[in-house]
Amino acid sequence: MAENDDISVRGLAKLEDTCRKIQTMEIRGAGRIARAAAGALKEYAGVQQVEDLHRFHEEMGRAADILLATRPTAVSLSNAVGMVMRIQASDVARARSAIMENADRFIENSLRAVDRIGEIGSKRIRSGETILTHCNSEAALSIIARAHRDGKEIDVIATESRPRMQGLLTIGFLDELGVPTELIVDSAVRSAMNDVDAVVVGADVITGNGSLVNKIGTSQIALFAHEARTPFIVAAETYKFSPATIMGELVEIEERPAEEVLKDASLYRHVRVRNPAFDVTPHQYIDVICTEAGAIPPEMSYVIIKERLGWELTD
Ligand code: RI2
Repeated sequence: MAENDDISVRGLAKLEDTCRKIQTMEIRGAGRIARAAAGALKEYAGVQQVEDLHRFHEEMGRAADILLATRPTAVSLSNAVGMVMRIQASDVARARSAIMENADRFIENSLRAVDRIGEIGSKRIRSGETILTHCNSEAALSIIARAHRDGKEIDVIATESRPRMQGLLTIGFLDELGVPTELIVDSAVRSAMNDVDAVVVGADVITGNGSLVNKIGTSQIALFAHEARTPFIVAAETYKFSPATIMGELVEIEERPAEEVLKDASLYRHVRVRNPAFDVTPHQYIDVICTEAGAIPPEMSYVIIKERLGWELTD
């Protein structure tokens, strides 16, 4: 019994380490977070030594809750946890292998979805165009990388994406690929928009009505794009769509530590630093959402939620 508990505690330490990495954004990006959560559940299931099925489910439920508490906005996390934990088994051995198989399948499908989004979304990009992107999205960069690989001559404008400067990850990636890229401060987006042919961004959440929750600053970029009649393209795997929003739930916007914005806010007596990590872009400003299931108008989000995630409105 003591040995069993030790093994279980070891599993917990590893799981908590993954959670810490997600919280501190060492692991970041909605897709990577989802895959890390699936991988952590797989590992946790693998080391559980309990023989009672009910206890196994309790342990796995505990692990899922710990993972879900790391970052409140990304629905990719709760969809990944839900998909991995959706099992039916009559004993612990079968339950364990079902969870491990689900996790492997989720990770594989997620990686395949990013490639497919690149293939589908890149058809919207023509040679000679300048693409603006914000933050660092694997799915958005998959579109840009595919267009470049297909021989299209494109330029990219990347925002810094304060306060965490994910734009530096983006320019590093594009530099490796050999894509000519300009880095701008976030507040230069309006003036840069005159030179932009399309905006391509990722997604943390797509709501039931097709609105987009993404890195703070996305909604003002969308507004400028709308004003300039510049196409605004979203790259989102179908597990970024939020079933809870069709039941009327609002998406919780994560507020991150003030120190990410201002090192020492205590110097000021009357100043409060706000650090919302995401904002909401209304669906009216979105031209197309590129998913692995196709390029869809935002108004089709409900169909994706119903058909790909198995949720629908009920009485
Ligand atoms: P992929 C990121 O969130 C950004 O908002 C990015 O647009 C989104 O996740 C999607 O990224 P954060 O983790 O899943 O940097 O496309 O807060 O990589």
